[in-house]
Order: sequence, then C-alpha cells, then structure tokens
Amino acid sequence: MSNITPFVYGSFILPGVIEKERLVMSMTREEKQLTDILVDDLMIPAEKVAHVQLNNPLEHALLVLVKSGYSAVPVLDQDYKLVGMIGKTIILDQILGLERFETEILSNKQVKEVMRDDIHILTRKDNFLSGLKAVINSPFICVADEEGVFDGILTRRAILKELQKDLYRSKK
Ligand code: 4BW
Repeated sequence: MSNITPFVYGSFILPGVIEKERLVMSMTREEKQLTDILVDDLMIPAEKVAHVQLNNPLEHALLVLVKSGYSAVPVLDQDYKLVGMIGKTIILDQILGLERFETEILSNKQVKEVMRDDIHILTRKDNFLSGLKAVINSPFICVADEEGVFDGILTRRAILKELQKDLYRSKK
C-alpha cells in the first residue's frame, strides 16, 4: 500500500488512481475488499452455464431445465448474444390447459415465443454493489459485453458467499 501515489488534487490524481487500479488487479479475490470486487471476479463463465437458444422448441428447453436442475436459464441467439431468460414456470404455464397439460404445445412452440426479454443485464466491470442490488430480486443476473455477447451469470449464491466472508473478516 505504501508505494501508491497519494490521492491529491490537480494533475496528481490520475497516477494515484492508476496505481490503485493496478494494485487491486494484482490482488487475489481473498485479499480484495468488497468495494474492490467486480462482477468479473464472481461470475460463472459462459462455458459453464446451461442455456437454450431462441429457435429451440419448448420441449428442448424443458429437457435442459429438468436435466440441469435449474429453475431458469439464459436464452441466446445464434451469435451467442443474450436475448432473454426462460424458466420451468413459464413453460408449464404455456401448456396448462383447462383440463389437462397440452403437451403437444411443447413441440409446436419455440423459446422465442414465450421467453422473458425484459431482463436486467450486468457487465464484467460492474461492481459488487450493483451485483448485490440486482440479485435481491432475482436468483441470477446475466452478464454480457457491450455488443450483447453473453459472458456468464452472477448468482445470488456468489454474492452471499462474499458477504459471509466479509462478515467473518470483520469479526476478527
Ligand atoms: O445443479 C446444482 N448444483 C449446485 N451446486 N447448486 C444448485 C444446483 N441447482 C440448484 N442449486 C442451488 C443453488 O444454490 O439452488 C439455488 C437455486 O437454484 P435455481 O436458480 O432456482 O435453479 C442455487 O442458487 P444459485 O447458485 O445462487 O443460482 C441461482 C440461479 O442461477 C439458479 C439458476 O437459475 C441459475 N444458475 C446457477 N448456476 C447455473 C444456472 N443456470 C445455468 N447454468 C448454471 N451453471
């Protein structure tokens, strides 16, 4: 810490800020304070996230959801851009008829017809507080880059684990 340029007014502000950024980037996650943690440090990367595609029939989406065990997953287009989210409840609601489950709908309808597209999106560079606020109302939040390409998800579990670590640290 001692070799950081002091934070002073005028032309010395920038070097100080850059030094701090470098120092924070070189820290391990364990060493970082909550305020220095970014979404990038906590998210599950895209290659480990179960997802479905816009043109998949609902049958395929339900299979992915049941087999993965997740209640909802992101929806991507053919260019891996994030376009929405679909969950078991949305699908079951679609096939619920007056007297029976109309299972034929599963092969007749596509994900794009029923998915939620009004989703909250974060970027890798968003900070811990933005992530915390976002997961209050949703068990996970999708992360995408400036072009909308899917980067991964931030889960409520990842945020809670960091809060727990911080509580233990401040007890010591
Ligand atoms: O398969 C599972 N493995 C583990 N380790 N935990 C699971 C699994 N399925 C559910 N859980 C637990 C997690 O604590 O139940 C919570 C609620 O799951 P959900 O929402 O309702 O299916 C899980 O909480 P979480 O880790 O904070 O994840 C929040 C939500 O993020 C999940 C799911 O919709 C989504 N998600 C998490 N990991 C995912 C994923 N979606 C796709 N792929 C992944 N790898």
